[in-house]
Amino acid sequence: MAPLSNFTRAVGSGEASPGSSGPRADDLPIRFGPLVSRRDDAAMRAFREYGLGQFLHFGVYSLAGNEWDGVSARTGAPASEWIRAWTGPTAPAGWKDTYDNLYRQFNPANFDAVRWARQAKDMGARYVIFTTKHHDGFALWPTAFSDYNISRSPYPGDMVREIVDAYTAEGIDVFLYFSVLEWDNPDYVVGVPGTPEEVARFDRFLAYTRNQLLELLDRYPEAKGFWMDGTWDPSWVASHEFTHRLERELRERRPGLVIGSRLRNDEHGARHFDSNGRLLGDYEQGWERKLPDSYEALNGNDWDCVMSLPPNGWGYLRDWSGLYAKTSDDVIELLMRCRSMDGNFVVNFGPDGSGAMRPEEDRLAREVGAWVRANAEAVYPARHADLPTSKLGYLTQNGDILYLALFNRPVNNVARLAVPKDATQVPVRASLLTNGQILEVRHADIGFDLDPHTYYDVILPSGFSTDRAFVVRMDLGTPTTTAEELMVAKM
Ligand code: FHN
Repeated sequence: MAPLSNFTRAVGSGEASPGSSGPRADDLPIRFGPLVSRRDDAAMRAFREYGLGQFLHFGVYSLAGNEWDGVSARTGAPASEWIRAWTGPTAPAGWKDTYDNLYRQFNPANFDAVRWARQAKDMGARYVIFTTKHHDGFALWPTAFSDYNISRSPYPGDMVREIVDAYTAEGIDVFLYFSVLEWDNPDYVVGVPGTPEEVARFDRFLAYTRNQLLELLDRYPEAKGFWMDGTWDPSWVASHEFTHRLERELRERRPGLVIGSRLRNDEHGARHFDSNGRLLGDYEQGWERKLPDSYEALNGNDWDCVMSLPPNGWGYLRDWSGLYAKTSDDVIELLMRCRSMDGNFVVNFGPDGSGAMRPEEDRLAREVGAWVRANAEAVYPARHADLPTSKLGYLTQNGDILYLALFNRPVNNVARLAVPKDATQVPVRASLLTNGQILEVRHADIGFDLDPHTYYDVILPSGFSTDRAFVVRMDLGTPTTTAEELMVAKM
């Protein structure tokens, strides 16, 4: 089991490692624990079936693309959307001031929420997470609670409204990304507020945060949930009483709202999970650029994994040279890995300051979309299959249908699956999902001593070739042969 309260950190360039804790036997008294337990309403059922999501990082930082006047911020800023935090020898003189005035030029001529939404739809995304406000504090909606917002830029519209409308029209659910942390807000406090002046300031900041969250709920009733961020500072962690009240209020204001585990923590400082290992919120939000090792480690919690295409850098990053950017094959592999463990995979797009996707993102959306369309039933609503994992790829299941997304094709074309010897349902028929070609299934009871499994071989057609992963679809049915009870060897 992972450590229980390993999330708290003073300053951060992101989230700490997740810890999918399970309930502890020696329960600590907790007043500010979970407000909900595993929900089974329509909103959470939809969440479990999203499968693929799109993350959009768009804001003032998109204008810079991680560089300024031809100078790269790569060694001075932790990530492209963090460019305001650029320091060190490469940072331009007066950089923060320059950045804080960039919004005056924020008028993305190619911003077209409808085009983005159609592309996301074609890719197979079923939800989008949109950065309504990142750590720089610039709100992409005309908030009544801060002047640093889209209405002060030359852009004539409300981007959050345009995104909500366009994606909702495509049948894609909208989640609002919201950063609590604001680098430039004079009321924000780093570290637990100590002096009465700091306490008063941070109280104002908390009231402001609450106002903005309620404002978002009221302005965009179509939005399905919050994807919270920037909640790691001890100032927020110490505000557990406030955040507990806030979560309750958000839920009362919008029944069915889906809230991730980054919103709050318990009074002992445990984030994502309380000190007794219970999830705080509706889904685990710790899987950023990382994936769980096993389904079992997730303890049945809902979760999503968000992933940048370059190793890090979520906002527009003009120069990808020297960086490995994930390919469509990588994304498909990560998607199926998540689905095999009941998670959603969310791939990030960082449009440039004009609102254009980069060509690599356009291509990826097309390629992933083509694969997902051809293999949709293995992606959604299929979920974890309660079978031993396979080194050949990833298993998902929907009722009596089992899917194997094959990433490692065996050289002998025999795809062997392990099944518990006492299983009442085993693969009885198989076909290639992409073209319906029927495949032979053989029971291979190979007789390993002390082995709780028996094996089923699916014979892949040697004449079938493809340059991407492909899916074997199997009907599960009653075994027609039994696994032999063999003598246990004495050694
Ligand atoms: O600091 C941010 C980062 O810029 C980016 O938005 C990612 C996306 O999940 N979240 C934060 C780090 O956890």
